[in-house]
Amino acid sequence: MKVYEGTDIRNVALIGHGHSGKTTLVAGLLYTSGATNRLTRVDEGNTITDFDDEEVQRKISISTALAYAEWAKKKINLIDTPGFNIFINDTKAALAAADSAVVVIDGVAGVEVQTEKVWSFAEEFQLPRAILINKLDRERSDFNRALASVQEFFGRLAVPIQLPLGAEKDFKGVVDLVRMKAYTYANDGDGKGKEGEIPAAMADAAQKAHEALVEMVAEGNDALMEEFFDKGTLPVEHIQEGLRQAVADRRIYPVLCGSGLHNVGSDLILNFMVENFPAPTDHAPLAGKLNGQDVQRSIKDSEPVSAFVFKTVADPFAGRVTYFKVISGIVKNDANLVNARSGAQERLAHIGALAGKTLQPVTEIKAGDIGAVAKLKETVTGDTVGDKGALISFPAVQLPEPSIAFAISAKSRQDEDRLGNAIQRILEEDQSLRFYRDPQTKEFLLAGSGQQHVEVIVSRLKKRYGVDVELKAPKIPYRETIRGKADVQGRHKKQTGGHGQFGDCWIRMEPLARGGKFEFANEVFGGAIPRNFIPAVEKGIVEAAANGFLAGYPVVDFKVTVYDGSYHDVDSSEMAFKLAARKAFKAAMQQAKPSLLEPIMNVEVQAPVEYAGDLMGDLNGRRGRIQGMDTKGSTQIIRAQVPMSEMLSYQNDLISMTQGRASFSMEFSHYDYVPPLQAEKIIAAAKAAKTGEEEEEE
Ligand SMILES: Nc1nc2c(ncn2[C@@H]2O[C@H](COP(=O)(O)OP(=O)(O)OP(=O)(O)O)[C@@H](O)[C@H]2O)c(=O)[nH]1
Ligand SMILES: [Mg+2]
Repeated sequence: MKVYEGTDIRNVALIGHGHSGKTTLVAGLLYTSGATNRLTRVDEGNTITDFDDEEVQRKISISTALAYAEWAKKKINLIDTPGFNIFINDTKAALAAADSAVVVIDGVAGVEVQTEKVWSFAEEFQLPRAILINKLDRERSDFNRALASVQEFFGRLAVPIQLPLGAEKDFKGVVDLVRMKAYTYANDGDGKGKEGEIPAAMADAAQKAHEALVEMVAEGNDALMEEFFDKGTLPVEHIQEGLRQAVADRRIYPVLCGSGLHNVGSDLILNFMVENFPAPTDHAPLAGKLNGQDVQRSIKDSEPVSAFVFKTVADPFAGRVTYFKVISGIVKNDANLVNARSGAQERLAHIGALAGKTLQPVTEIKAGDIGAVAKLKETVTGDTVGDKGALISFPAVQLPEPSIAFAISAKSRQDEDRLGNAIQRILEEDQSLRFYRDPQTKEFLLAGSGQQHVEVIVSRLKKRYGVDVELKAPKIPYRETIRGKADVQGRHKKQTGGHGQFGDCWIRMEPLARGGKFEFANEVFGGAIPRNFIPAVEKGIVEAAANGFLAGYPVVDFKVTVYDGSYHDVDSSEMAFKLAARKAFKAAMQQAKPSLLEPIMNVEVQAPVEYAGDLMGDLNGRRGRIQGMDTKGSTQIIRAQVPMSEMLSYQNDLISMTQGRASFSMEFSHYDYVPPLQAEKIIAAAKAAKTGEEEEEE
């Protein structure tokens, strides 16, 4: 395909709540621009940007995908991002490549939980943005109500530059408030509107909205303000120029309207992107590091080459595909570039422009444009590759840690052999996934942003790599501790033939504050236990504590003082004192009121206000303690502390309680006592498991 100048590029991310219609809109824009020869549909599983098997099957975007539209001699790179909360990290990572964003809003629901989330991402990246009130063909959709919710959340800078013509099933066009013209569209047509006059019935509303827009455009621009005061209005060219500037400066977030599904308004959206969104080359120089120094790099072809990797895809056939944005210089096909992190040489053979899963070969990619290449050796997401002589690196996007973990085990020996390699490749493309072994429970854990996220990975392991694994809820890392004190003797004596074994110690045990772990003190006087055996006593206690007393969980937050004992010149040994200490530990635990501890999580739930009562009742039922509540518009935020064991199925329960309209996050807070009723069950389960194990061993 053709090579575009940076000034002729637009890198636009489509962001929004799950299901708001981003992928469908991209399909409409691609068709309108002629990139595809028909209107593809999410529900038919044939869109360019939801190409992954899991996406087709689940009808949601799981991972960011790119495609481009050529429109008015410009190349618009459309960055289609996921909107569901558990896949939203990928959206954030992809915004590193965007220069602007369209925030897509469901015309029925208005602003939703993830709309706010992606808005905050766009703020972080300081992206100029527009807001599209979409799905206006839907029953009960309402442009004015959706606009009111947008303005409630994002303020008065959200100004309509379009109004809908007709509503719900009669939604058939758009009034352009800049040019003051009406555009009507054939249902499921080519997305190209027929220009006409504004219908008389709408003339007043359109005029009022036009004046409000012109005033906003003039505000913050002295020359335009003066002209506006003089004439009471502005010529179209001046409105256009003022709007472009205001969008770039983030003084205005223009509100557009449309229906991706029926391809209403698509040509105007493309026009808007070309006319009002900045080119990458308009961006201020980018900050990076060169030899440990802070430096800036202009987005220019004439600078040394640097390309930032914002995404990696593990394709089972093509291998690793690396998505990059050229920050400076020109990336030529077959270029040899260097990874700024590792110093490794990478050859960029067969670079291309991204059209979904397809790479369309190009001879070079200029500063500001986005491209991809297969088979780089060791470059990963967040890396910068560039010219050897001027190796700048740009900061990687920081993502939150996973909120949920599952124990994962291979179904067969063969699966086990292949699991490591397959997981490794999946980890490369998904930065919000973690795979590790729990040092305590010895289980392999797969951690992600939610249950569905981990399930997608399991399905991918099977379909892409033929590896069958099973998921189980992870074992809860319970702890044991004591609430009382003990003062006991531990004595080990054995006479077997010649040499005997003898160790004897007296210890005191007492609780420490939560988080105090373990302390050991030696108060033995007069050599009742020889000095060289004291470490063996400590070791015996530590080993016994690691194996638990009540249910096999490590004992924590206690102190042991050894203060007396006795020994035998010949029969005493380190081993004998270790065994004596173990006996002492067990006897002490019996006296010291042993108790179980469980991890307590900080949980934050966001949901539409109407669910607040149900959600609080549910959290109470999970032994949760409500810590605080906040309302933000129609969203309720509930903060609570809840035992981890009660949260294992929360993701699914929350979805069914709220029709998927809520999200939550959680992190570890502290350990607290398990109430007696639950403790009994845990101890019984541990005993049963132990008996099972012993039988197996026999
Ligand atoms: N009536 C109507 N339905 C639409 C419109 N746009 C999308 N849909 C439907 O809404 C559902 C979700 O559309 P998607 O395009 O997958 O939404 P998305 O924002 O990409 O969703 P995620 O990628 O999962 O965040 C699909 O069933 C679409 O057919 C629209 O303009 N009108
Ligand atoms: Mg999508």
